[in-house]
Amino acid sequence: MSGADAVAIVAPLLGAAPPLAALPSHALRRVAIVDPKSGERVDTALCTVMRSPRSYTGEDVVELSCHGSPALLRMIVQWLVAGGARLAAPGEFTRRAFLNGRLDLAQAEAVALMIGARTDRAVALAARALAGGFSDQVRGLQARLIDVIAGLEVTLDFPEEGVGHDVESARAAVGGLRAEAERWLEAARHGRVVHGGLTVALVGPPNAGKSSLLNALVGQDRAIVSDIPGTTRDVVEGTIVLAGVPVRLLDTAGIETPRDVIEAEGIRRSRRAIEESELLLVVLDGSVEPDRRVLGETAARPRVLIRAKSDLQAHRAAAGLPGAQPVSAVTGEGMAALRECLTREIELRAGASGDEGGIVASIRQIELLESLSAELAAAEAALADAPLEAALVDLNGALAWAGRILGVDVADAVLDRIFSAFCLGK
Ligand SMILES: Nc1nc2c(ncn2[C@@H]2O[C@H](COP(=O)(O)OP(=O)(O)OP(=O)(O)O)[C@@H](O)[C@H]2O)c(=O)[nH]1
Ligand SMILES: [Mg+2]
Repeated sequence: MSGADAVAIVAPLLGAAPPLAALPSHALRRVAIVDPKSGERVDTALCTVMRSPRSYTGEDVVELSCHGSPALLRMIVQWLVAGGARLAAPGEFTRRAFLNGRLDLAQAEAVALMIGARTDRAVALAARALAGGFSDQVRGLQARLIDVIAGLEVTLDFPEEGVGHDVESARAAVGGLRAEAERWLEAARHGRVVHGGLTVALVGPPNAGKSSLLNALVGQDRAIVSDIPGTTRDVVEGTIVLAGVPVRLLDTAGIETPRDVIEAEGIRRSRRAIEESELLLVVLDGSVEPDRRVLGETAARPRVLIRAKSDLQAHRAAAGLPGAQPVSAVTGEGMAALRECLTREIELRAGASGDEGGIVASIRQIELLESLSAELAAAEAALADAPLEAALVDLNGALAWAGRILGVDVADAVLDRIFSAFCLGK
């Protein structure tokens, strides 16, 4: 419960306990929870009052830790609502924390990042973002930008006096800031992969050994394997973690001319899986003539070629597949090399562990960092040959983009979008 009336609304549920108002802030007390109408005891709980401004939201907060029965919790919530509270909207606690200055917007987004983290590496990234290190760096950049802007304005107003910033040193300073913003952008792109993971589709002709390879990679019998071509109809998923990044593997139906409507639908789903994947594992049976159709269809996409069934006698034409990795799902030959190859592909997109820094890797942050870098690059160019006024417009633009990272001057609609992605209440 958060808000000025939180203590007053909870009080009738605590029966004869000493008044909450007398409870010291941030202390835990064992309380009886009673039906406020009948006075009948329904639970024994722990209660904490955290008084404004030293609480998550910055408002008075009361927390009850009850036994977790959904029926009991529903009753208690109904009594609180009857007493004047209302249910929180998704992310409303964090939104209030932001509006009350307890967190900046980058940190508020880091809360969602932490809740959604699926690997140790993603947790570490969220923890760094939550600690506010990135926000401090952005504030540092703002301070240096303001310095440059102020210096240039003085130069503009008093050109004869030799005070203020000379244009050459301002340009060098802006170049340094631009390089820094570009490093953040790179880290944010890495962070996005660390948090969101990567989708990899296994594609190829029927019977090539795609499902066998999926099972070998996840170490489980996820997909049905048989020697009948067209065994896999629907897309089958498995998830593995490589380089600290969740990798969603999609096993698909073999691509060929469909023999019936079910196969046609399966192939349509395969193509959709190809579309939504960042990387393809193109699986070809090395013991038969390689299928040119799948090779052609996937040529323009990032892909790893696999010569499957490497334990069998290789077909002479298969030797002509440049760069195809020999792998056997039966003997395990080439599996370690394939994992290493996939790990390298992930590190290309996510960097090595830690490269992602502590930047909240939301699309919003990435777009803001793109705008910030572009505006700084424009200012740098303007300082080389345009009138000072033009450079100042770009520098002030860059300052505004940096502010938006932290949540200054951000429209309500943007806040709605950010916080609606949170779970209820958080
Ligand atoms: N010798 C050998 N046989 C394999 C290997 N991988 C798969 N097979 C066999 O090849 C046949 C097809 O395997 P699947 O994994 O079902 O192939 P798929 O590409 O998923 O086939 P569809 O789902 O029909 O498109 C099965 O009989 C497997 O036992 C391998 O590495 N070595
Ligand atoms: Mg299959």
